[in-house]
Amino acid sequence: MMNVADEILSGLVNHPKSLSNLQWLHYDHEGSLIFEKIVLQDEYYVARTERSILKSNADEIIVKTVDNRNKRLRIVELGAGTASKTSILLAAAVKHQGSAIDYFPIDVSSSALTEAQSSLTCLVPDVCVIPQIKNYVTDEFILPNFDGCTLVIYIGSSIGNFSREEATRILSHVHKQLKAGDALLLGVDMCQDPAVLLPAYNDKNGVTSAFHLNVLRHLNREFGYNFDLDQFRYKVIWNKHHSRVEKHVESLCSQQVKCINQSEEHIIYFNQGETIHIEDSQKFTNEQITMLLNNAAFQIEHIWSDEHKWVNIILARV
Ligand code: AVI
Repeated sequence: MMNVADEILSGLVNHPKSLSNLQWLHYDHEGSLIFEKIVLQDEYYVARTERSILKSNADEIIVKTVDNRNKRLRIVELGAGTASKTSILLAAAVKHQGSAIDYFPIDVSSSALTEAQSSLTCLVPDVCVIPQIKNYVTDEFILPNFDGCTLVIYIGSSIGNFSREEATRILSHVHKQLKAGDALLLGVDMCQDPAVLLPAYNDKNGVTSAFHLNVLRHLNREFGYNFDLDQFRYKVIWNKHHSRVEKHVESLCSQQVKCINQSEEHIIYFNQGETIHIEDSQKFTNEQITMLLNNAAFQIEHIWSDEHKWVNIILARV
């Protein structure tokens, strides 16, 4: 198996250049802070819409999850970040259970988890936060045994940042950690008009652009590259065939970028206009999401949506 540095290098020397399978490179400390700003942008409807679905339906989501089985509930979250939306569900779960609840947020960013922990302590004091600093994409997570019902939350449409194979692998791993009666709550962004999608990934304040260009800064700092960020710009494309928003960084001139990897020097050549495909945001149809969940051995039990049917929050059972 290739190590991360080699994977990055191979993605950059290939034609076309792509790092879209390494989307976690976006979430260094700086990138995590920028992402917190993305979710506040007017154009980025995804977070806002999901939050309002959760607010309107949190009690029902918890009741359906526990399914009147009189069981204790624990909540696990993949890519939890600062857990700002999850606090809505945690408050509903504490109310329903009438006692403290264990919450296991998993994320690569330790600063985001620290913030999650301190804000939850104020917002929902009856939650016992047990954070795991982990890259759930590259490292498998193991849950301690539990006698009650486990709900794994995977919201924010993060599943859309993976290829179909990767997405199936991630969901199958979640499935392996669960037992009969446990559930997955998946938030997904649905297929819609590119006139809504494209501004969502190209806000007028340039926050999304900064988020993607920050990957180059991350590569410079951690992996020995010397990208000049002024010589690249962000570019967004709607790929209708694959039903995904593609994010690229484009070279503004013909140039060479150096990388020192294990004391060996490598040169990456860019033509003017050549791009690095840096991230995908897949937008799903009902059929695609059903197939993805079924391939990972989950069955859809209930779907909550907004008035435009932009975002779906799906309760799927093992
Ligand atoms: C985390 N993920 C679901 C975001 C998305 O919508 O694909 C990442 C993002 N990239 C640019 N803007 C938001």
